[in-house]
Amino acid sequence: MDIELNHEHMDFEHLTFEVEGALALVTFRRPEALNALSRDVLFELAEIPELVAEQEGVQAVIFTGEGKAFVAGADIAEIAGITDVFAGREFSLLGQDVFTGIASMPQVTIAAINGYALGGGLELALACDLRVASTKAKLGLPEVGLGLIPGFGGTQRLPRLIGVGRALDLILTGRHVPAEEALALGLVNRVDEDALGAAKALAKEITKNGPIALSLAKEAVFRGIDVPLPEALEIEADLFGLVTQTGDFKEGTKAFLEKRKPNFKGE
Ligand code: CO8
Repeated sequence: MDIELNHEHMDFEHLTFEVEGALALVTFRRPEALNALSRDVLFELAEIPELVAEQEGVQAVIFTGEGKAFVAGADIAEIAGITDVFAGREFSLLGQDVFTGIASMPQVTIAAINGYALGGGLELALACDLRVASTKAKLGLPEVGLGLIPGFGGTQRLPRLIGVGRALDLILTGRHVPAEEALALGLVNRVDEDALGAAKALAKEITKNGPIALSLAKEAVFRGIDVPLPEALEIEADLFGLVTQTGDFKEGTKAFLEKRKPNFKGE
């Protein structure tokens, strides 16, 4: 794309937000608690979709963690203090809202799972479009072992991604799944020794494509998945009509016919 390269670096208390050209990187930095999601971390994370929207030209966002964990779940010390039903429901809704905000981002989102992705950590990865795991990563929903159930979208996004039977295996055992098994289950898209490096390479491969086509393709998949097929096909046709009105479509097809690389402008 023909855009000026962005450079941005912002330190929050528990995470950093960096922008380099078309890529934004969010790094959880609370390694002393294996990047557990306290309320404060969730509030910081909630700011990311708008921050990204303010950065012109960002097309992909990678989430990763410092240290040996991606995110080891919701903060168990905080959860342990929940005593009434409304507070429990409210905490679940808070995490769900933050993750839905991430799932609704028009940019491509990738979880670079550098280590443990457990409970709320796996639920965050499930709210991303794609998941790249390190060979050392361990993934799971261990909530039942704490006498809990997943509460940040895991009971819903996991079966949608890998099917009900496989999801119930993970949810009911609470076991930690190694990266290679996660790949075989369809829980992650790639496994690499260097999860972040592989996620960046994947982002690069994706963002050479038409930017508007990328966000409309995502929209077609996610809007279509929850409605009956005839309605879902209508959604696809509507978005297909829309994408044919873009300069990127004209440029992409023209470049093909002229046997050259396209120069997409996101218009
Ligand atoms: N919350 C708070 N602190 C944590 C968490 C966590 N999820 N995970 C690790 N820590 C802390 C440890 O307490 C420890 O602190 P300290 O050094 O002060 O004792 C530090 O991080 C390092 O952890 P360990 O010493 O345990 O490291 P190990 O390498 O021995 O073990 C494990 C790593 C296996 C990842 C282990 O830490 C573990 O099992 N962590 C908990 C994983 C888990 O159960 N996650 C699910 C949490 S529940 C959840 O996410 C629910 C989401 C929906 C909530 C809805 C609310 C209603």
